[in-house]
Amino acid sequence: LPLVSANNSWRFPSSFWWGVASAAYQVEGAVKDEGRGPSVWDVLTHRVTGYTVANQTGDIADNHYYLYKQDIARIAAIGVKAYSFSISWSRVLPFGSGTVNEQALAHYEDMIDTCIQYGVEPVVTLYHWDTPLILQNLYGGWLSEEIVPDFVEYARIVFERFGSKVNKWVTVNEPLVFCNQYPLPDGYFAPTTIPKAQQPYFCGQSVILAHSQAYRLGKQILPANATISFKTNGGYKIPLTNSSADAQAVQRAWDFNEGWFADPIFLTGDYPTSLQQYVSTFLRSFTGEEKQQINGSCDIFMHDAYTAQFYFAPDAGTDACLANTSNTLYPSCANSSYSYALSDNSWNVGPAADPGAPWLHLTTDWVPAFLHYIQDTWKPRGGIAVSEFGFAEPFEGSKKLLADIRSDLYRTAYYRTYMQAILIAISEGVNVVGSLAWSFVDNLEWSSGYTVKFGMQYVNFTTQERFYKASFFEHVNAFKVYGS
Ligand code: GBH
Repeated sequence: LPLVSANNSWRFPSSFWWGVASAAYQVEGAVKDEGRGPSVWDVLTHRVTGYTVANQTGDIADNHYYLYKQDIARIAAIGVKAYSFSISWSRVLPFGSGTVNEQALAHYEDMIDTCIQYGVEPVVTLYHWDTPLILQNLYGGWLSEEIVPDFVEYARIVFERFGSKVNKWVTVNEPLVFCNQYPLPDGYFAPTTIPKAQQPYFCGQSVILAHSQAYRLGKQILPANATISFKTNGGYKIPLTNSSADAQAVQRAWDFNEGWFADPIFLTGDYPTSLQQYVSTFLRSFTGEEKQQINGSCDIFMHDAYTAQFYFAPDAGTDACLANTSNTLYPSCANSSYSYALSDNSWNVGPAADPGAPWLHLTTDWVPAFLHYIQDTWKPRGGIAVSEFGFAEPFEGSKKLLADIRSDLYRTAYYRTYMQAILIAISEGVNVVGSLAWSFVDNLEWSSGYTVKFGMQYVNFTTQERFYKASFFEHVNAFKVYGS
């Protein structure tokens, strides 16, 4: 790749942190052990028929709850500098709030200590979608602002316990995804009177309040150099044509995906104006005090940036939709106010549907523009971290031989070109401070179960053996070639 390698002076700054990522429910297993309370995901996988492919569950997953020492050793052995994992809220607080489970805290403390012993920096996320079940059934989970003090109390317990050992904190992972998972399937959780189409926005409101309060609390009790961040997600949005209609559709897409959370947190303390048209009629507005607390409540812009997509205005136009002020139509109207499609057939795509990951395109060419856009739009004072990026190898599911599975050429190309793209962005003046590759092992890919694999290690789920894939070596090679 001559563009970068021709210029030997291009280097990642020495402060750049390279890491790999996971999330509790996707890797831990041990769901009934050591005092863990149930989360909503235990119900979704066990009771809601067909919610996951073949009703697969996280009961065992990678057994990482017990194998973390060898997993961290393997991360360190291949040369990775940071490990980002999430704490399970319902392990620490089996009843969501109140009684603290000391065994869980001791477990995570040992994980953190193990990372430090191996010279791997722990990056800790408080919430990656596994809401304690009892909070869902008591008051609707994130649908209710009652969750805010419970989340802040959980954050306090974890900050106080691990504050002296962990420097990089993340409050909430990808609210766009779990808020859009509301409404949860009927009949399995306590009923709610909030209209279904409005539920994502109620969730988002609680998330923004909970995050900002946890941030302010953390700033009081954590060491001054600790960073506390919020993790958003979404693809880079390319207008399909240069028409102004498509440009407007792209802007709405930024607003309804990233801007929903990033505008309040980084810019104004409140939602983007296009979003306010939708939510203001059914949500209470933030108070002045809340806006002050929300605005500026993030140190690093952590964005999970996997791919790019083309966006365009829907054929039917948006006027009719926008003119309809019926509450229930508003959010679906929001979603239909832009469309996206894979329209460039030269792009390599993730595994085909069923369930696959057809949303994923090998579009690392667009990463520098993406990073510029984030910096120019939200101006994060602590820089940007690509907090998840990764690729599901097409055809991996049909490979039989271990050697073939480990030759993951698309994922290898993805990591090589992605790291170079970050380097290009840095050389152009974008303050990218770190990256976290998803993921260091194959794991439970939520509703896709174990059929879609993002791991840079193959896992034999019968024996729990791990095997590095080619992509892992290639990813680490970027540090060797361009590290300082
Ligand atoms: C991350 O989400 C998650 O944080 C992580 O837990 C997960 O394992 C990882 O990605 C890999 O998927 O099919 O067109 O409706 C990434 C965000 C949200 C992107 C769902 C794809 C589906 C798009 N993902 N989205 S579509």
